[in-house]
Amino acid sequence: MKAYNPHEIEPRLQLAWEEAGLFCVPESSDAPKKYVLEMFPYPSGDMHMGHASNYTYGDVAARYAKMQGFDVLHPMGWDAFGLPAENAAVKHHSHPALWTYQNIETQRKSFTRMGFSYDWDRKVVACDPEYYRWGQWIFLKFWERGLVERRNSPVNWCPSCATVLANEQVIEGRCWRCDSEVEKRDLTQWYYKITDYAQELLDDLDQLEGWPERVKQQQANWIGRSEGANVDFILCDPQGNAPAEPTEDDIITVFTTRADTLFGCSFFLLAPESKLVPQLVAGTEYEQPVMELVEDAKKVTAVQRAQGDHEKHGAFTGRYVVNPINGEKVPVWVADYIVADYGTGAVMAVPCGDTRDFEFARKYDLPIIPIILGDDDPLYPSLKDEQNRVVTEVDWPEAYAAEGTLVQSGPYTGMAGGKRSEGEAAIVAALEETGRGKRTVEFRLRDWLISRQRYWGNPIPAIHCETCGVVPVPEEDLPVRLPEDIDLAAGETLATHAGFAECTCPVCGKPARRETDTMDTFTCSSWYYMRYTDPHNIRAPFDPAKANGWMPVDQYIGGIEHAILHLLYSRFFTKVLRDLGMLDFDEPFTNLLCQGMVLDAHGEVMSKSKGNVVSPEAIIAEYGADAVRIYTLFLGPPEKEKLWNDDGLPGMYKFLNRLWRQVHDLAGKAGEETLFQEAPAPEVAVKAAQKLARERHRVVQKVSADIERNNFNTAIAAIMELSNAAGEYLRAFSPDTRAACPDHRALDADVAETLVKLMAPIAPHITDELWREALGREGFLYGEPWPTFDPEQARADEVELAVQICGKLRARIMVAADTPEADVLAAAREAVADAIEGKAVKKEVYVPGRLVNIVAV
Ligand code: ANZ
Ligand code: ZN
Repeated sequence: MKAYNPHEIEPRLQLAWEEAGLFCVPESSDAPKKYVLEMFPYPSGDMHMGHASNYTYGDVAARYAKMQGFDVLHPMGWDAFGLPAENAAVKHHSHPALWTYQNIETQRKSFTRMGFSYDWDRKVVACDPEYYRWGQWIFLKFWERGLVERRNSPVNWCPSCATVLANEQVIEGRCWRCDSEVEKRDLTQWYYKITDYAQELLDDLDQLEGWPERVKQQQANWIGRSEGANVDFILCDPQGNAPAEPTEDDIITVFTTRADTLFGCSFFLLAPESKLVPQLVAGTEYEQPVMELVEDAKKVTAVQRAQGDHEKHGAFTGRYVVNPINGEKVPVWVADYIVADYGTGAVMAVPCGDTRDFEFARKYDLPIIPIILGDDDPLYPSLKDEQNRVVTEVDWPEAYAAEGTLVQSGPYTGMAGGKRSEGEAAIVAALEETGRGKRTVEFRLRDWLISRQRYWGNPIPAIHCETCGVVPVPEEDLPVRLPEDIDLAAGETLATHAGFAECTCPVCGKPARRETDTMDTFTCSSWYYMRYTDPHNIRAPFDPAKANGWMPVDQYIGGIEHAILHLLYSRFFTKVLRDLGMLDFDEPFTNLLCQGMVLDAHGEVMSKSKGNVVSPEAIIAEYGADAVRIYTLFLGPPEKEKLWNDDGLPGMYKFLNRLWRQVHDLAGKAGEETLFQEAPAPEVAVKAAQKLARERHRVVQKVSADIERNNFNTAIAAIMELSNAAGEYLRAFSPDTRAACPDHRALDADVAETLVKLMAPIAPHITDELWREALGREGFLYGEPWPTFDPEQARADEVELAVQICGKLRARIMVAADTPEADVLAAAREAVADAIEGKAVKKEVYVPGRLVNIVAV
């Protein structure tokens, strides 16, 4: 037997797989399909352990599906546009494409060394014009459907990346990429109207049974549906008089989920960015303090405002509005906790019900009117019959936000209050009746800001013409190519590049200017998985028949950090392309596996700056790729965070060596290195053989079920148990004894084949080598049928039962699974004989497979 040498085996087999075109999936076949996909990486250079484990999960799933008889689509590509390439280009005074394509080559080699089963004929690289051309085409289709808009509004600006960001890319007030604090700027930008799909994106989460609950929850929260009402307040003139005949200009609308609290509104708030603010205070004594507040509010981030827990600031505008429910005049303030782009940017403040309003009222000494009380509130008895007394001097430690009964609320007094309560419904109905309010639904989700002021991205195919306005680039002129001669190091941009922007208007033919913003790279990653189904199409992004044939993706695998961003955008793209008639399904990813982070041994995130990145390459160089694969899989359940610790690697390497030797031994090819020691007593030997024969079925059943649930670590543990049983067996029977007996020969062959096949998706190199070299078979295990099992024999032959006395655990016993009840009870009594001695057994309960409970007194 030759020694296990991964460094010789692995490259040789990788080449053989490639030459055989093993992983190229046929265009058509009658086999059922499985589309296994891992999120395509950013070409950042070296592969790290997080990548390695993510792609290993996918590779096991893909290889397993293939052995189950599926046609498997398992592609890979690169999310190749983005800022790091630009930064690298500036640093090295070169071009982003150079850095990008070099890194792609490096990563591709790493993937090959890991033995991943990608169909490289289907590679998609986002910065290839053949690909980004279709991203532009999709943009034009979205535009035709009214899903593209260009508008001016306050947007998130990252000063360090020198570009705007989508809301989803601002994480706790900071840039998702570089962690700088994000500023607000008023800019004209391009948007995809994802809000048109807000309700469907929320509703269809219910279809996603194969998604982790926490991801669906995060998306639901992000979409943030609120049922409530718009309520119109009337603006008084500067003297404080309500207009006799209010016009549209006199109306300020608020969005509230708590119309039931309308009688408790004691002041009115505008967001600092509200266009109304400067108009209200112009030329008055309030102008200066209000405008100062507006200036200061720019420093309060959107997140701080949404959370509302920063120190609140406000300023009185000198103006009043009339509450439509009771005609009360309330003062209008500007407050820095009001968000400009939620609801209407104006709020009816109810300090007794809302914590933020409560704090604000306390700080600026504004009235707090109790209008909703719990029955046990000490104020309740004195207020429940009150109609007109405004209690401004409540001495509450905090706002009363819970549900309760309405008090001091005119005809609604005594009704239940709260979100979607009786009181709320009654008040909204009354407002609708008088035309002062309307039921509405608000979403927290905002339109997706897709324009970026960066070079290395997909150019937005639009043209600005002085006569015709903003017009689309005609389809036949796509792609709008990025110019290659750009000097980023010298500060050149698409906007300053000589030549790029110059064009003629496709409508009127006059000189015009090309749009110089590029698209958010998340637009590239929103449909790449569709392109894989038809990657070379030069007439369309993909042929609908091909996409519908392969999609939806059966198993998608990637990091939890994309829970909202990429996964939400992709769901949106899928729905729009469906509505364009190109897809016949609603959701792109049927099953989603979100892997937890791989942390270093001290629980720290691996990062270049910390210098704690563990590189798979170094470990491959020492132990081979199969050891890296099996070890990453063994670290723990994929969804959990995992601590990387090198200490376990030698153990895994040893296991592979043991497997190598066992399979050779079972095949009669171990020679001197047979595991046989000396024949034990015959009954011991027979037991070892019987156990192995049973284990073989049990383990196949368990490994199949485990891989299907992505429990790779327990699958490996089960294979190790089978290997242990094989070891005991091989130690008990000499190669000669086994060779002389047909029963042994059959068992040997079956177990050898089973071991090799079970391990094939996990450690594809060593198993292919064993398959060909030790077992003398041809071809590769990829596509060999997965081992079957006999459920009868797979049943555990012995089970452990808990023995309780009056519900308290006293002992554990092992019994054969098919032991009759009477014998089980006898065994149980015997196990606790001491404890029940002298007592009367009143009752015995037997729960098969779990416990026996003896009631003895
Ligand atoms: C009166 C009221 C009374 C409110 C009460 C709440 C409690 P969700 O559930 O998140 O949709 N609001 C509306 N627009 C706002 C804005 N642009 N900036 C800050 N706050 C805003 O929240 C809806 C509630 O948030 C609305 O209902 C409004 O305050 C506030 F006891 O109106 B409420
Ligand atoms: Zn024109």
